[in-house]
Amino acid sequence: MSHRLSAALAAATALLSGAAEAAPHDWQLGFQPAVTPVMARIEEFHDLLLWIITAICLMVAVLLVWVMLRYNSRTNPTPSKTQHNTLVEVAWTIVPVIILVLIAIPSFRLLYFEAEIPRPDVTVQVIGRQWYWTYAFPKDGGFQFDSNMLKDAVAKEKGEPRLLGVDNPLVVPVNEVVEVETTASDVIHSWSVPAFGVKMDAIPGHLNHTWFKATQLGTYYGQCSQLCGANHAFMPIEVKVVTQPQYAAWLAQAKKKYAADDAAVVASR
Ligand SMILES: [Cu+2]
Repeated sequence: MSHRLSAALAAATALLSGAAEAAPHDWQLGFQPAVTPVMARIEEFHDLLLWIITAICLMVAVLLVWVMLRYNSRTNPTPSKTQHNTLVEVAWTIVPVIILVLIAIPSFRLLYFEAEIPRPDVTVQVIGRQWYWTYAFPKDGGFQFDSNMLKDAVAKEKGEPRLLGVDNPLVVPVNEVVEVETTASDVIHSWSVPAFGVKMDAIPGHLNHTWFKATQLGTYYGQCSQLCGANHAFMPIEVKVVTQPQYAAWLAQAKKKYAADDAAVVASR
């Protein structure tokens, strides 16, 4: 992407209300803000589990305190000789099973929601490489481009976050289903964008599928999430979610630019 176009895109996205930026920040607790239906559901499921585990922890703590106070040798000098209590034993087996089944139902529902890809509007092929990403648009002109991490000084100059900003970000339209096919050319990588709730292994000789539908304009960052070698930590992901007309404009210039790049590569051989 040309500097002028990327600057214009950044300005336009910042101007529009609801434009967001999701990146990790210092002392962060919890998730980055959810901008896809999948991530919204992951957050809901996470909160549900947090309520359940909190209730269980409180119950165990109360039982412990009760046992310590009520059944210590001072308050209970002649202990009971009870060894079995069928009712209690059946209950402490059945109740956890019921809790696990109750957790499994929304868990499977979420897994299927993630796994079933709706009709895609855009298809992006993501190729993991040591140590950068290649993005290909097989159904929109068949061009592809590399996305490399910016050096610290360049990132600072461009106002990009250190170790997360890239030279050529992936650009996708807002409110449209983006199908992501992941693969790799050397070792296993993993394409992961927390705000989208997407983390998919990129495996050589294998195509994995996932999807996202970003509902908010903005810039979202992620990182390779599979230990892939020396520069594993230095192959960040940057996704710009833009309006449909901005996407069309980006696509038109990208087709020309990267087709020209490919031609230049062929000519130089
Ligand atoms: Cu990697």
